Amino acid sequence: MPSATSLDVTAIRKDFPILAQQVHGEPLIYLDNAATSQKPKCVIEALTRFYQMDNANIHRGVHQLSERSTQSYEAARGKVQRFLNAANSREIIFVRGATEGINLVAQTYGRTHVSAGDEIVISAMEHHSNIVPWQMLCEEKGAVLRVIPINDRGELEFDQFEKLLNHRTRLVAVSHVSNALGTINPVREIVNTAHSWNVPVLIDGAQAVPHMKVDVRNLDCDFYVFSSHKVFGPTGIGVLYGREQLLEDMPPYQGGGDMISSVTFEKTTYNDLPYKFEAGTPNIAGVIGLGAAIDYLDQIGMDAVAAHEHDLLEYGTRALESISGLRLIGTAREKAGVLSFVIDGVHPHDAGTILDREGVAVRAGHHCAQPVMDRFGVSATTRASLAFYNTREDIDALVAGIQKVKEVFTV
Ligand code: C6P
Repeated sequence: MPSATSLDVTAIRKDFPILAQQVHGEPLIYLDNAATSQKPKCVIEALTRFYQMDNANIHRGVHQLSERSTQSYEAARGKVQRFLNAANSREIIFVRGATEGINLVAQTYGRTHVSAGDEIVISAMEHHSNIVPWQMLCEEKGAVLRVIPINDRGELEFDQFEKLLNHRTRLVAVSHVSNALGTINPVREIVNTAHSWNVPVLIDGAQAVPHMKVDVRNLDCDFYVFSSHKVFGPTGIGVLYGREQLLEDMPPYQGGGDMISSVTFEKTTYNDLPYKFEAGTPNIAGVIGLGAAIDYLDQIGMDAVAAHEHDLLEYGTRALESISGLRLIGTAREKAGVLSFVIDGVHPHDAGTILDREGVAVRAGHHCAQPVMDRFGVSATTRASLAFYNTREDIDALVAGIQKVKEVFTV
């Protein structure tokens, strides 16, 4: 049955050439979008056009190509600013991805504001990228990592979060959407509560930005990170949004070209925002490709994306819940994009491999969120993750594939 929402998915799918292929003789059903999403033709063409016509280093040359490439690079920064509704393009820092954005904040803001005995609050559903950088900082400084527990549905225990905050808390770092569970966290309320203690909040938006409209001013968050490759842009590029005053006060992350204003052997003064945090030749093509992806998403509209995916998620949840021996991991009331599950008597990797033979691409494993697996008493799950180009037929193919898995294992 076709989706009940208005998105013209048949037309949209034509924009994604990779989807029109067969694997193992079966039509590709791509349900691994949380790992990385596919790229529309306009993104691929933007990359090709850049390398064919404009390739030059930015902010350095006086020649025509350098001017063109600088102009496209900075135009993309403006697109990201508008996409996130940031107040100023100086607040948009290009990094390699969500991981680098979090490490940047840990190594700059964290190292200057966190001392022995201070506390950093994260949640029990974080991706390793939003655990390990804070653990490293805590080890270095003698600080303490505090963890907000989650309930059996995979929702944050908000009352426990409120109890964790105190005068030693220096930062709260939580995911907007969990990659392993799909839970949408109440980030606006988290920010409000943390701010009542004057504690800044970093939001890991890697799994939110592909699925919903994100407005950093409305969220009132202090830092927000995401990766281009999960929002239909190229790999190797991502964004750190930071509140201007915080970024101004932070020391640089890396030293090198473009992040300086003047250098002598005695003293270096640093460039203005955002360049202070963009040392060395950046991923110019990646930034331009991300700009093209944002143009594409603007055309489709994030509200239409969210509505379509909500329909798919509900359809998929109903379908998977009706399969005997299958347990959904992550049943939060507010969810986006993710159907994570285990099947009695079947290792998730085996399920993933059999699904692949049926043309269905999913991820199996701990999803770089081992504490989540521990919380639910499993070593791994099989995870189907959605994008707006997926259809109810894709979900039907997943369900048929799971039946095949059960046949093979006679469960
Ligand atoms: N999650 C997944 O399959 P990078 O690798 O820097 O682009 O993104 C890291 C990251 C940070 N936070 C969250 C919530 C994430 O989901 C991810 C990446 C992928 O779930 C690859 S492990």
